[in-house]
Order: sequence, then C-alpha cells, then structure tokens
Amino acid sequence: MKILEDISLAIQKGKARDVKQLVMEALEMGITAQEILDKGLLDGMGKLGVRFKNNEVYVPEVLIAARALNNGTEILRERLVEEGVKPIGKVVIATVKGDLHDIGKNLVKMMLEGAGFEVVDLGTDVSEDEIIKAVQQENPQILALSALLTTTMTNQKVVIDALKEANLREKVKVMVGGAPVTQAFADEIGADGYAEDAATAAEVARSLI
Ligand code: B1M
Repeated sequence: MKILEDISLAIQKGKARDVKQLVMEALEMGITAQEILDKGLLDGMGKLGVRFKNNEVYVPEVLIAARALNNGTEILRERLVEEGVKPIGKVVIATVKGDLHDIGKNLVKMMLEGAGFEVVDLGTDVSEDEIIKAVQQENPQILALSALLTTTMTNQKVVIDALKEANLREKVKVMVGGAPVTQAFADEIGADGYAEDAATAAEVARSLI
C-alpha cells in the first residue's frame, strides 16, 4: 500500500513530521495500528538497519530515524490506550545498563499498555540498583528487561542476581527480550519469560500473572 511505503521512506529519511502526518492519515484510512507498525514504521527502520550495518549510514542518521519512529509509535500508543481497558497488572520496564536502544522497549511498553497493563518505564541505561529501587517502590507483578547488544544482554542476569540478593526474586516475575536474546539465554539466566517480539511480549506477560 502506497501510504505504508511512504511511512517506511519517511522513517529512512528521518522526517519526523511527515511520519506523524502519514501515520494519522493511515489510521483515518482504516489501516490497523499493527499494519502501520509492521509494514510502515518497522519496515523503514529494518531497511535503515541494513544500511547501518553496511556502513552506508551512520549513528546520527539512525538516531534521527529513531526519533521519527518514536513519533509514529506515540500516535499508535494513544490509539491503543484509548481503546484500552482497566489495568490488569503492573509492569516495570527498562533497557539495561550500558544500552541506549529504546525503540523495541517502547514497542513492548505500548503493547503491554494495549493489553491492559499499567507500565512504569525507567528508560534506558538503567543500573541494577535503580531497578531494585523501582521494584521496591512500585511493587510490580512483572519486571521487563530489554537489551539490544551482545555486550549488555548479560546485564539482564546481573539484575536477576541483584533481585535475589535483595530478597525480591520471589516477588516479581522477570521477562527478558531484545534482538540478541533467545529462549535458551532466558532459561540460562533464570528468567520467567522470554518473547521474541512486542506482540508476543504482551501474551507472555498475561500468561505470567
Ligand atoms: Co545500534 N546496534 N548501536 N543504535 N542499532 C544494533 C542493535 C546493531 C545490531 C546494528 C548492527 O551492527 N547491525 C548493533 C549491535 C551488535 C551486537 O551487539 N550484536 C548495534 C551497535 C553495535 C550499536 C553501537 C555500539 C554503535 C556504535 O556506537 N558504534 C551503539 C551502542 C549504543 C549503546 O546502546 N550504548 C548503537 C547506537 C544506536 C543508536 C543510538 C544510533 C540507535 C538507537 C536509538 C534508539 O533506540 N533510540 C541504534 C539503532 C536504531 C540500531 C538498529 C539499527 C535498530 C534497532 C531497533 O530499534 N530496531 C540496530 C540494527 C537492527 O536491529 N537492524 C542496531 C527496531 C526494534 C523494534 O527492534 O529493538 O530488536 P528491537 O525490538 C524488538 C524485539 O527485539 C523485541 O520486541 C521488539 C519489537 O518487536 N524486544 C523485546 C525488545 N525488547 C524486548 C523486551 C521484551 C520482549 C521483547 O521483554 C521484556
């Protein structure tokens, strides 16, 4: 569909305003939020990701595209929340220490909110100490940890170990995810749940409570 291709292109060019406008138009045309996300926003970031890997574009271009993508998902999030229901549980979510990637985390947050969870977002590059403090203060049923780098995924284990140390491990279910994370890794570090993508993350979260 032309408008979805336009959204994908606007992401690749980092045109935040165009993305916002096009996403609103696509919603008005009756295209589902899921389709806009998959075939427009994520298609664009996926294509840019390939060029990033091949050194055809660099960090600044990707950052600008990421901002444009967050602009688009914010509109979708509002739509999902508008259709939302009463909270069915509370989730604390964070990208682990040393990791600045937040697009995937934001999508997981959006899907969790759409599924009826109240979500407390700690942001990116969050240390185990900050996470422990948030678990103590917020008392969530689920702690959701995202990591995008092979060098930071091990910090998901650091958080699980810190929860044990603080006698909180039995009080909260831990879900992990992010591109380099696998079910085998989740099992190895003692997480309660793993999801490959944001939609599955919402299903897994429901199954955990
Ligand atoms: Co970075 N980066 N990056 N980057 N970046 C990757 C991840 C990389 C694969 C690119 C590459 O080389 N091919 C590579 C990692 C290599 C590795 O470790 N194996 C990489 C690198 C190396 C780096 C830097 C080190 C580059 C540098 O500085 N030289 C640097 C690190 C900075 C840091 O974090 N300390 C860096 C920086 C950046 C930017 C800041 C420029 C930017 C991030 C901006 C932002 O997030 N606000 C960026 C981006 C955008 C990418 C790519 C292009 C796209 C990532 C993304 O957002 N994908 C990425 C290449 C790629 O993936 N093609 C790359 C879309 C997003 C929807 O997918 O995050 O996987 P994803 O989330 C999915 C699932 O993983 C899952 O659901 C989501 C939706 O379906 N999921 C969960 C995620 N979290 C979950 C949690 C769950 C469950 C599911 O439960 C809790």
